[in-house]
Amino acid sequence: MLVGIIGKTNVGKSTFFSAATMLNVPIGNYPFTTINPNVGIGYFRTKCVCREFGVKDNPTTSICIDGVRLIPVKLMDVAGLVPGASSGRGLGNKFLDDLRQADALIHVVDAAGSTDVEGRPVTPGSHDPLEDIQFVENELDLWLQDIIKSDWQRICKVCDSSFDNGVAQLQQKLSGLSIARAHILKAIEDCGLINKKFSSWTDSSLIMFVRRLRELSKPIVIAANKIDLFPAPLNYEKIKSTGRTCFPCSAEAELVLRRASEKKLIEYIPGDPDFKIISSNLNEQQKKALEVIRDRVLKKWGSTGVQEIINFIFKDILHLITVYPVEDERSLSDKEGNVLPEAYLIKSGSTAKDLAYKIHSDLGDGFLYAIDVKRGIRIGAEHILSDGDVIKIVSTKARG
Ligand SMILES: Nc1nc2c(ncn2[C@@H]2O[C@H](COP(=O)(O)OP(=O)(O)O)[C@@H](O)[C@H]2O)c(=O)[nH]1
Ligand SMILES: [Mg+2]
Repeated sequence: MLVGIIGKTNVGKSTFFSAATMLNVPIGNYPFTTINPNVGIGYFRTKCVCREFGVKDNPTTSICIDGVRLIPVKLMDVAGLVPGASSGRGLGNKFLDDLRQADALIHVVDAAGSTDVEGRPVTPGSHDPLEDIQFVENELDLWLQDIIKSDWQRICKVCDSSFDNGVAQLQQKLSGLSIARAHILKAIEDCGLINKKFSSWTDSSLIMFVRRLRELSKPIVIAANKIDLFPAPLNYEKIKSTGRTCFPCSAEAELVLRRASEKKLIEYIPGDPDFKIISSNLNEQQKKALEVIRDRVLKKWGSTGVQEIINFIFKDILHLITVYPVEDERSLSDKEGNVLPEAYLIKSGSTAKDLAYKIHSDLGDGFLYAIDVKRGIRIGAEHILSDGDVIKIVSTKARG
């Protein structure tokens, strides 16, 4: 799963990306091997099961700080978008190429209205961020429309022999875009086009279908950024009232807090509602900056929003749950004795056997049964896993 960070220029995309991908704890084994320059590791935050078991864990592919488990996830800083990008303006093509692989999007918006539609600085409050939201959504729709329209006649011909063939053709056409058959079928259903010959779709039904397909396959969460600047709180309310999913956010505050924590000036875990000063080396200016963040952002909104947005995307939009595979159910460890070594993010609804396959295909092929360690019971291949489960897989074949 890959989440893209999109928006026009100067809204705080790179600040968001830097903040989200920065952590002061070194992590040994990244689960992702090849990473593009604009793809970084962010973290999903969840309550670790170590406290429940009363054990001291030493994770290998994620991080545990004071009972908070931080699990690596992939984030992508997408090139800035300008109106007309879908027809090649600005870095349009680069932007749209990046977008292909994304499963969901964080749309960073300058909620303070302190940048115009091209991203040039203006007096806060003089630009309406809703305009940016509309133009970005519109560019995405035009981009997807162009891709589909370029092959529409042929798809219509194939489809006229059978509706299923048409869907299969569309799926093939869109396979490189992280768009699944389920997205296509749901969009067709939502637009009332089920079993209607593709060649009979009007232009407006096609546009409606594309928009719905984009909403389903690249769902967007809006980061109402620069919430520390007036009148961002008013614009945040305005965006929310349109029914869009939107969170107040200060990417800059998050970056300052993570940097201060890296320098051991403060204690702060990403997503915390507050921080604690732990160093006497802070100068007056630094103290003041931190106080401003506490007053304008943390006290008012409960957090900087960066971690909350990432968590919302992976949990509530992409429907992932956390499970902890172990090899020894008594010590909760792997073969090397690492306690609660791994935390996997898997699709809600996954079974014990799905997890086995995710760990290693051999484990899946030789699957016998699994042990739900928390409840101390055996579970079968089709048993659906729950968030926070600790699971031992018993298989005729060893892992790897
Ligand atoms: N006040 C305020 N400024 C921010 C915030 N986030 C980013 N900025 C500023 O906005 C400007 C553009 O940020 P940048 O991340 O480079 O934007 P990008 O072009 O969208 O990648 C920089 O001057 C940042 O310091 C925020 O939360 N509050
Ligand atoms: Mg940038």
